[in-house]
Amino acid sequence: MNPPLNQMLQSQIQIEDDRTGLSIETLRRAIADNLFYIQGKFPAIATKHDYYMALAYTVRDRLLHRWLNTLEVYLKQDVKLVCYLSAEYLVGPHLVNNLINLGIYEQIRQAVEESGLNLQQLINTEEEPGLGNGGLGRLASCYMDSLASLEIPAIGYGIRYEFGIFDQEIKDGWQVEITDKWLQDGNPWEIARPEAAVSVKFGGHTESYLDDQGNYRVRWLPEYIVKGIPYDTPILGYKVNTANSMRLWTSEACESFDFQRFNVGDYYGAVDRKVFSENLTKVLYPNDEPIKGKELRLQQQYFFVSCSLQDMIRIHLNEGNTLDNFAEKFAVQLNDTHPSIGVAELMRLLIDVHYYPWEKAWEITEKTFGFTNHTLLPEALERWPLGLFGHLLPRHLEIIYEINKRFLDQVRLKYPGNNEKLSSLSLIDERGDKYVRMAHLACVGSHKINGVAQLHSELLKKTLLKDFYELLPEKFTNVTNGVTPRRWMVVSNPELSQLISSKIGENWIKNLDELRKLEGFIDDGGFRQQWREVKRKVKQDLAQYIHDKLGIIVSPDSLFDVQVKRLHEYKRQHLNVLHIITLYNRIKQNPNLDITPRTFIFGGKAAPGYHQAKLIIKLINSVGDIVNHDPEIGERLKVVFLPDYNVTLGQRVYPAADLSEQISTAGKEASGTGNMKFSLNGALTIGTFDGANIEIREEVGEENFFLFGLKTEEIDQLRAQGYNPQDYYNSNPELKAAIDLINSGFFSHGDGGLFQLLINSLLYLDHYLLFADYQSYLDCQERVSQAYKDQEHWTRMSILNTARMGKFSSDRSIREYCDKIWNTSPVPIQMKDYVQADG
Ligand code: 73E
Repeated sequence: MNPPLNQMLQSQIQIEDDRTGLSIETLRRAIADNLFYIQGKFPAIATKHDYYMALAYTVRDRLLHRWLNTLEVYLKQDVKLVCYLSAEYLVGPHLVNNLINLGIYEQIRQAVEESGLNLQQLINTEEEPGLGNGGLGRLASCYMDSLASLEIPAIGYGIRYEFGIFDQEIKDGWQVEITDKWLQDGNPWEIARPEAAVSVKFGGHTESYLDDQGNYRVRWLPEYIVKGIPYDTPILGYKVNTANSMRLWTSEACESFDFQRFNVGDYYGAVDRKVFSENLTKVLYPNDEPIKGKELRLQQQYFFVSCSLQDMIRIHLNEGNTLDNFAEKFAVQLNDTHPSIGVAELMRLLIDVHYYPWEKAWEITEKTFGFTNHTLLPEALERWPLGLFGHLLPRHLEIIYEINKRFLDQVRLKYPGNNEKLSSLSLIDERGDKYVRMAHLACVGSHKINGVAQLHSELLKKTLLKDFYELLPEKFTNVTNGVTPRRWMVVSNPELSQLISSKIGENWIKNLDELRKLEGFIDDGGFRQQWREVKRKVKQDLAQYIHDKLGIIVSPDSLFDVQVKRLHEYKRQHLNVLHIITLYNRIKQNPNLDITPRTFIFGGKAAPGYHQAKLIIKLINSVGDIVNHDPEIGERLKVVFLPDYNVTLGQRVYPAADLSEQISTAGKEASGTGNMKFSLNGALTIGTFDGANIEIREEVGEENFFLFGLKTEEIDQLRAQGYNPQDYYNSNPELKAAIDLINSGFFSHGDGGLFQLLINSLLYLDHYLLFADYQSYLDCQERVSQAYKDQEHWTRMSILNTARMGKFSSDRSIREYCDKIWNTSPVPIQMKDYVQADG
């Protein structure tokens, strides 16, 4: 006998209420339940981390409803899916972001407090997943947030590295790398889906055969097979019901294969293979390392791309489709060349596995992929030695040869007899040792190619991909990067967010252009006062953090001059240091000098093998040691290097900055995204004509932006004339004094040789033109110092920076990708049950 309907409903509501209810009492009970039943702890023995886990599960329960509903709608409606293929995601902490996007921060805070706990402390317990190096990975995560917030069906595919980007410690001023064991204490946000595992082949050889109908076919007989297991993490949009998935693959040994070896008595071979298979997704590669001999990196790339494409095909066929309309149902975006092997892999799957003819397979492939380029730096361009490539992926090499043959025929048609063009466009670099050029594969196999800021997209067409642009101009477009205002304002700067909302309401969080309304309050002295108070409060918090971590006392009334980003010579952290040393010298020469007090704050990791970058970290710390302890300098200058810069720390730093340092050599920084986060939080920028700085300046107005330095064309001219850094050194006494002071060993206990490599590279090469830009930078910094003295005016400029940041929301970027590249539109999710997102 079935129970009566109302009893059934009641029990259902009871169950749902425990998992989904939002009353303080229900939340409190849910946390206690999870502590007991999931963590297996009672309060007397529970640690902070146990409570964090209990809370995380409580929040995840409230997410699951939306997540499953979303998946069901996608399946039923057979929607078009955006598949973002990225080797990196810099997710940042989930808990607080989910609280904001669910709109339950306040309820949870109260429930946690009623449990005798502190929400901020629990939030701080979370170990962030550092599955990326820097901007590129963080961009992927901002885009995931915007895709969900705009209700665009999407999956973010990537790699579940067991060890993410290393943790950085500073010992004696030097960077020391520590393994990032982010999974050690468990990850409450992911769900393993072993039922969706796939197999990935490696090595071996190919052979041709005739099928039953007499068609010529190729089969790939691999040397070994690795299993890919997906782990899904829900990515909830802001106050919508859409929760997309980030699907990260982990590698495991393929059991049947190992057993085979075991059965023939090769026990150690089987164990080796198992260890090998599991090593594949073990660790994230730091960037700025030469890729020579990094076979494992190509394995990682192929592994996650093959898993993801097989997954898409499975989803598509399960919905009753054939692959004929694959490109109408999947828009696959290549986040740089790291996943570009996908072009050859989709061809292989279509031709060898699903028996499509070449032409049809190629049409589907080209329509499916879009390619985003993120850098013009020649050393970052991925090329794989032909031998290594063919050994690992013999079938793909054959396919690439065929793609190349057909492509070069097209080139010959357009440029008859032009061997130059053939060699520069070829997918194979044959100028010396032979390489597969991954950017060329991505360009040929995608229907759209985009750069990440206007200048960058223009330079792509003029330099790196000039020949491709001439041949295929219709493929080229630009989508300027953006950042999510949810994480980079609402989560990280609640005080400023509240002030803004008190004036213009909350709509700006979903429609960042609405920040413009703040301009209407610019003449309101009371509002400017509140603006300053918020900034001071946030600076005070950062000052406290600096004191707690490093024991350095900094004044929240000094100008917080901040440069946080990966360490790289082109980003020119050492130009910033030359400014500090120059100010130091000025005070030493004139002890009563009245200067605007500044706190110089640095943060960022150097690639473990990038010696010059590590030396710059040491230099910053060495200069800090002297400056911070010189009584003659006093409060006027402080230098702080924040160890282990990551998303969590970024959330503390951006809101507290007065000045944002965006000082890369013009033409080198493709876009930058930190520049946007600073400006959004009301910092003013000192910056070069580079990347998105140009567009930021255009938006905020040139009078609210401190521009300096040579432009790209000027740099080209200077180089053409023959750039000699010594000319600048010899003719600029302040520059000479700064360099000489470093060389004298003043900052290194008399060891004049310590920074020699760095200094010599400036004196004799200066590849990134620090000396050429030095005076312009100093003059500009002087204008900054003067401007900061007029606090009322500075506040106006700060407000205008925030007010005019609408363009740099990742929501705008994603809308552009949808229109220009993916041809997709929103699919709102109605909740089937009674749970609705508020707002
Ligand atoms: O300018 C940034 C850009 O804002 C660029 O340097 C960065 O991508 C950001 C997002 O578009 C970037 N990262 C990499 N290449 N460009 C990269 C290269 C190899 C490995 C990991 C990352």
